[in-house]
Parts: sequence; structure tokens; C-alpha cells
Amino acid sequence: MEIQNPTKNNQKQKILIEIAWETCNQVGGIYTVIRTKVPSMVEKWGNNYFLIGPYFPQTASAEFEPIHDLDDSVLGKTIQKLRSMGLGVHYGYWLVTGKPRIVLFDFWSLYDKVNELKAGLWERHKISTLNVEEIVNQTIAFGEMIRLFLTELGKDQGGKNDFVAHFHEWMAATAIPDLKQDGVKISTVFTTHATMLGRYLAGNVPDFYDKLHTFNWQNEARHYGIEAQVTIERLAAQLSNVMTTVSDVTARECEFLLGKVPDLILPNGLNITRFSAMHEHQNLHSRYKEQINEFVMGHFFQSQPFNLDKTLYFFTSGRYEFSNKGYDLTLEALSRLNAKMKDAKIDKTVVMFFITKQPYHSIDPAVLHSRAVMDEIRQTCKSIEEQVGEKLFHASASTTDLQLPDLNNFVDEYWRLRLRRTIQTWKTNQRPKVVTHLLKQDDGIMDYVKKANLMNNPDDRVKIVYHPDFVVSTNPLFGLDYGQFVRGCNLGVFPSYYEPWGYTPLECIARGVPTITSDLSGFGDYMMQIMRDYEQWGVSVVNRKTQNFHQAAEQLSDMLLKFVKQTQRERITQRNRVESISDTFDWSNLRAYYDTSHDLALKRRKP
Ligand code: 1S3
Repeated sequence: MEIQNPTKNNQKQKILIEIAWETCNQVGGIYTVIRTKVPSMVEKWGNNYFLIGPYFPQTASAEFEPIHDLDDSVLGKTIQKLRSMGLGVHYGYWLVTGKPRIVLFDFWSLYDKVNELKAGLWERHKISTLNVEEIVNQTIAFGEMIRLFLTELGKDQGGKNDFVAHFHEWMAATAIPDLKQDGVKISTVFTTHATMLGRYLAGNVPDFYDKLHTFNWQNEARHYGIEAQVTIERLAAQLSNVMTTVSDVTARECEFLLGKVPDLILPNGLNITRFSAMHEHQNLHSRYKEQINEFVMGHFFQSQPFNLDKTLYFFTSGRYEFSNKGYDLTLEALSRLNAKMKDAKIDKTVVMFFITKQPYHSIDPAVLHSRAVMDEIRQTCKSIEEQVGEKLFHASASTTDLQLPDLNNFVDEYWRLRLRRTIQTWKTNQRPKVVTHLLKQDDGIMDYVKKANLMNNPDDRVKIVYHPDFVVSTNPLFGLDYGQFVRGCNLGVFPSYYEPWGYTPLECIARGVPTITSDLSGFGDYMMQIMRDYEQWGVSVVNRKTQNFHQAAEQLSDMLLKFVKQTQRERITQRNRVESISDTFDWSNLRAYYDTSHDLALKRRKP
């Protein structure tokens, strides 16, 4: 840990500290930003980079390795100082690619002072925190530890270092107003990955984008009971040296809802791993598609067998925000696609997966049972296969008249009966379930599916599988992790209405899977800016800015139909093209935006 040493010509060292509630604490997309960016940050900053996050023992036990010896560097001394104040400060490595150093604050060690801290926030900055959600109390305690830590660092025994503190989201930013007021010698960058009000308003007010300039932030914040969060977000935006967000789409929101036009846009990237041989990603697609086939056979073939060689797998995924994530539009478009495929007598089947998280009791036992019985059929077939193979070999080897033996004679009555009985118990007339789990209650997806009669009817060309839980490798239905599931699918569908960036389409591109996004998502908007012929590269963008819901649904259904009509050869070529643009989104290319924000913050604090 040598961050405090000035270089030979006595230049100050620049030190970057990245701070987020999702550092070593996976909640959503911000964790992906921070975690995937680490290797690129470490490459540039080396030992002069570390992160700060909250301490949660359970996550820490999996992702954190403590460093026990503290030296007398400025970081070591600062940690010691906070510990001597009785605060829980954990220092070590974050066990992710790049293995950066990380400081985790146990905010519970300060939690008994939370009411005092809240009174202080009101007195000094007019942040009203009465009757707030529990998360606000936790972030205030966390923020106070950040304030103490940075204030101590800023003293920097002799000013040998220049510090930049990069805060992500309001949850990490309660310290910014105090740091500014106290003149702490640290340059600050604040990145918001959405706006609190934007998220609420977009989900509740029709024509949100057209009305953006009309909202009174305080009235709206009070109305939704999020005044504390919004005030913290606004103050962080206005008082940091540099304020940024992830897309132009969200920049407009910041202007009207946070009262601040962002200084810079920092688009999100991924850590892209490409294969040296092109065919490798195609092989992986086939392998994982086979596993999805297994699920589909278990789920549908009980009553509705169809030709898997003529079946396409589409999916959408993300947090359950029914209209913000465009699930409503996707369902409407699927219903139209179903009608169009029937009309045109297209002899293909589309299975559409909805992967999200909703409260449920358990996986539906009927779904599990069907899968288990199908596995039993497979086992029986295997036994028969072995028996026939062995007997055929013997009969062939011992034949004297060159006549091929009759295979029918090789299967024991026992196995014939067993196979017939198992098939009999399996086959049913009932429609395959739409939802794989027992939901606690019907939701927007189920209501829409029923209304549109997308109920997996025998003549439907579009079948629906609603999986109200995220896909993880321990899941008994797919036996795939999320990345593998994505690779096995043919198309990702994400026509969001509210999406500051949106990693889901990018995750498709990284795996060579074509995708559909919208021009209201940060990613779609960025794609349209940087690549004129994006459709050639397997990315389609639904126009939701100027089209109404029905026009956008029609456009989306046409996009889906066009995809359905592609030949297998065209799909293979397209997958190669998609995969070839993935490098554009590697952090090694996108870190430069972050670099600019840090340079600007340093310049601004010392004009
Ligand atoms: C936010 O997470 P979300 O899904 O709540 O930040 C992500 C990372 O910048 C972004 O991709 C997403 O659109 C935002 O909404």
C-alpha cells in the first residue's frame, strides 16, 4: 500500500476512491458497472485506486479478503483513526477480477447516532428525513462514515496527494453537502444512474417525457414519499465538482428534476471476453440451446409437441417494472406476432420467456412433475437403447445367412410396457402452464396474457413461459446460469419505456445474441448515436419517443416477424456480426469517459 509517496519530481500523486452502496453488495445494475469496470481502473490507477462500500457480513464472507496489517500510509492511518473512534472499518481485497483494495464500513457501528445525524442534515442542508424508509437511515449512517473518512484523508499530512472521490447514486452521497460546506480538500464526482423521481413518475404519469418540464420536484417528491432521497440527490448533483449520468436520456431528467444539467455522460460498459475462434460462441449457443430444449420438451410436449428445429427462443428479463421495462409493449407485440404468424401460416414456433422476480410460493409442482416424468422416459429409452445395442451386436456377429436381425425382437416385454405406461401417465390434454411458479397473486403479466389469450393454446404460434425468478445455475428447470441461458436464446427483447442505460441488451451483444432495445433506453439512444447501421449488427431499436403505444407495438411485432422469417444460415451470420461489435462496449474503450470526469473534477477544485 504505497499510495502516499510523491513521485521523484515532487508531483502529487492522484488517488481515486470510488464509492457506492453496491460496492461488494449486489442490488442491481450499479453493481455491474462498478464490478466490471474494476480491471480497467486497476490498469490505469494501480495502487492509487480503492473502493468504499457498506459491510454486510454475508456478502463479505464470499467476496472480501481482509488485509490485517495496516502500514503508516495515509490510508492506513485514516483507517486506524476511524477504528480508534470505535467505528467498524474493514479493509482488504474485493475478490473480483482485478482484485482491488476495498474499505467496507459497518454502518451499524454508528447507527445509534442516526437521529442526531438526521437533525444535523435538516439544520445544515434542509434535508427532511421524517418518516423515511429504513434504507435512508442506513445510508445516512453509511454517509457519515464516508464523511469522517474523507475528511481525515483530506487532511493528508502535508498535502502529498490529490484525491478524487467518485460517488455513485444518492445512497452513497449524503456526505457531499457537508464535504463542500467544510471545504474538505477532495475533488468530488457524482454519478446518478437514474433519478428517483423519474423512476416514480415514468411508471405512473402518462406521457412523462412530454411533461418533464412541468413537474414541481418538491410536490412530486412529497406525493411519492421520497422527499429525503430526492433532496439528497439534488444536493449531490448541485454541490459536487462534476456531475454525471449514464445517458442523454437521463441527462434531460437531471435538468428538470435535479435542477442540474450533467457535466458529462459516462456510458456503461462490460468486461468483454472474446474467443479466439469465431465458431466457439456458435458452439456454446448450440450447447445451451439444447438445455433449453430439454426444458421446453418437459413443459410443452406433454400435450403439445412441436418441431424443435423450427423453434426460436426469445426472452426478456429484468426487474419487475411492468411498463418501465416494456413488458406491456412486448406482450402486445407478441399477441400481434401470434396473429401474423397464423395468418401467414408460418410453420415455426416462438417460445417467449419472461424472466423477472415476483413473489411466489414455490415452483409449480405440476411443472416439476412433468419434467421428472419426461426424464424417466429418457432413462427408459436409454436402457432400451443399451439392451438393443448389445443384442444387435451379438446377433450381427453370429449371423450365418447375412440377414439383418429384426430389431423388434430385441426389446423385452418389461421395457416395452414400462415405456408405454410412462408415456401414458405423462401425456395429457391440459394446456401447458404459462407461469412456472405458484405466484402469490396474479400480476400485470398474467392479466395481459389472459386478456390477449396468449395462454399456450394448441394453435398458438407464440408460446409464453413466465418464470418469476432470476435464472441461476441451481435452478432445477434450466440448470443454466443467466449468461448461459442468454447464449442459448435466439433474441433478447427489451423495448423499455424508462431505462437510464439498460444492461440487458448489452449482455446479449457480449454473447453474440441479437437484441431489440428502445430509443428511450440510454443504451438504445447511445447505439443510435455511435452506429448509423446498427440494424446490420443485430441491434433493433423501437421508436418509443415519437410513436404511441400501439404504433410501437406494431413496429415491434414487425421486427419480431422479420426475425422469425430469417433462415438458420442468416441467423448464424447475424450472431457472428453481433459478436464482432461487442468490443465497442469493453471498458478498455469506455473508461476514457470516466478519466475525463476525474481530470475535470481535479481541475475544478483547483482552478
Ligand atoms: C440503474 O439500475 P436500474 O436497473 O435501477 O443503473 C444501471 C447502471 O447504470 C442502468 O443500466 C439502469 O438503466 C438503471 O436502472
